Amino acid sequence: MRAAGVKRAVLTLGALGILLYIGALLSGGYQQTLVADQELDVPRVMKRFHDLEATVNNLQDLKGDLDIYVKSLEEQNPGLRIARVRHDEQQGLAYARASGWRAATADVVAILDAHIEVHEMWAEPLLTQIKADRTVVVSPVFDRVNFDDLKVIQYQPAAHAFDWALWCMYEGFSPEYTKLGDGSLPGKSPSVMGILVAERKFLGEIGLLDEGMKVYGGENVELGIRVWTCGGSIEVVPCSKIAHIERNHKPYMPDLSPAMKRNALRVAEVWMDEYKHNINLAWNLPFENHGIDIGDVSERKKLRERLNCKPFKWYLENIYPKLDPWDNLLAYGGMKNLDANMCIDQGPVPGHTPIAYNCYYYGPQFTYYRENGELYIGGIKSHKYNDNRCLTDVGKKETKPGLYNCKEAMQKGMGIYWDFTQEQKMQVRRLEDGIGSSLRTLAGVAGGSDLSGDQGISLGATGGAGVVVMVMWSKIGPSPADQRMRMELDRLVSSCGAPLGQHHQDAGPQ
Ligand SMILES: [Mn+2]
Repeated sequence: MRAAGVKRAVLTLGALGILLYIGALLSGGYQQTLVADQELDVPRVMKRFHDLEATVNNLQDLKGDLDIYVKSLEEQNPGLRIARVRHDEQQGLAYARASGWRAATADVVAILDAHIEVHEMWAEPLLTQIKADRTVVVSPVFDRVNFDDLKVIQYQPAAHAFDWALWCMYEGFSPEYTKLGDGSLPGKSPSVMGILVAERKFLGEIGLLDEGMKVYGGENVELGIRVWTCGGSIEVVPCSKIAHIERNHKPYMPDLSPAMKRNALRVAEVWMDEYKHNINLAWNLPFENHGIDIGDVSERKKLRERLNCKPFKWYLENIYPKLDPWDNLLAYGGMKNLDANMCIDQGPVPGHTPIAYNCYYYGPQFTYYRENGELYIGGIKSHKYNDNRCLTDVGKKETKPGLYNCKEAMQKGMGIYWDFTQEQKMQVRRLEDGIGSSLRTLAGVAGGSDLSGDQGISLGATGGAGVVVMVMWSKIGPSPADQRMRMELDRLVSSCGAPLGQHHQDAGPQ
C-alpha cells in the first residue's frame, strides 16, 4: 500500500529524489551522500540506509562494504538507482548535502539525516505542499528515537526556531495558526532543524546551502532566513512524520562550538544587517577582531543582492517576532567597583542575591544594560517569552539588592530601573510606592580589603556612606556601525575614560 502511495505521489511530481547524508566519522573522516532516485518503497529503503549507518562503525566499512550494500539494494529493487557521492576529506555538513543535491535529478529533493526512519505516507503531505507552491520548503515532524533503547517518543508538531547563538529549539506555532483549530494544517516556521524537502530547482535558485560553512551548525538557520527573505516560505507539516535518533554525541567533533561560531558569524555577516552583532553578543565575542576566520562570504552577499532579498529587520518583525532584537541594549560586559576592585556577580544559583566577587568576566558576571534602565546579571535571553534576571531594589528596608525575573520584580513593585553613567554611582529610580523614596545607590562592598571570598553588595541613600564608582566594560570597541556600545575594554584596565553618555536622560520605564 505505502509503495503504491509513494509511487502515486511520485508520478504526480516526477521521481522523488532522496538524499541521505551519512555523517562524517570519528577520525575526521570523509563524508558521503547517497542519492536514490526511485519510485519504489521509500520507507523500506530508508530503513535499509539507517541499518547501514547503525552497522557501519569505521571508515573501512564505508568503502568496499558500502559499494556491495548499495549494489544489493539495487538488485533487490529493480528500478532503484542509487548514486553515491564520495568526498576524500571532511567537507562539512552543508557541502556534503549540497553535493547530494547536485547529483539528484528528480523534481523534489529530500535532505535527510542518515539516523532517521520515515513513517508510512510521510512523503505525500510534503509533496502536496510543494505542488501547490514551489517556493515552499517543508519539514516533517520528528518523533524522537532514544539512542540507547530505540524507543520512539512522539513529538507534537511545532515550529523550528533558534536563538542568537543559532542553536535550534522548538516553539509553538503562531497565534493565528492556533486560532484555526486544526492541528493537521501545515504551520509556518522561522527555520528548519536541518531535514528538509523542497523543489529541487527552487532550492538551487535560492542558493541551496552556504557551502562555506564548516562541520556543523547554522546552515539550517541560514536557509530559513534566506528562504523567507528571498521570496519563499517554510512550513512544518504535521501529517508527515519521521523518527529521528537524538544521538548522545555528534561523531564529527567533540566540541561543536568553534564550528558553530564560525558558521553563525557567516550568517550574521551576510544576512543580519544592523543586528549582526547579536551573534557576537550571544557567543561573547568581540564585535571587531574576534580572531575567527569566517572564510569568504562575497558570493553569498552577491546572492542576496541578486535575489533582492528583504532586510533582516523585516524578517524579525514579520516572520520571527518572538526573537528579542536586543536593539535597545546600551552596553554589556562586567560591572566593576573600582574602589573594591571587584565585580558584580549573580551569586549562588538558585538564589536571589548578587555578590561582589573577584573580576573574572565569565557567564555569572556578564552584565547587560538596557536603554529602559533594566540591568541583567548572569546572561540575557534571546526570546521575548523568556524573562531575564533583573538587578532589583527589593524594598526600602532591605539593604541588599536582589536578582529576580524582571516581570516578577515589576509586579511586586521592586525597583528595576537603574540610572548609570560610566564612572558615576549607580542609582535605582524612584518608584511611586515609596520604594527608593530617596534614590538609592548601589554601593559598598563589605570588608572591601578582603578580596578572597564572596562579598556583600548593599544599597544606600544617595550621598550616604559607601558610594562607589561603577564601571561597565565591554570586550568590544566602539563601532560606528553600532552606537549601542560605547565602552572599551582598555578602559577596564586603564583609567576608565569617557563617560558612557547621556543615554539615560531620555530613557525610562515608559
Ligand atoms: Mn540528526
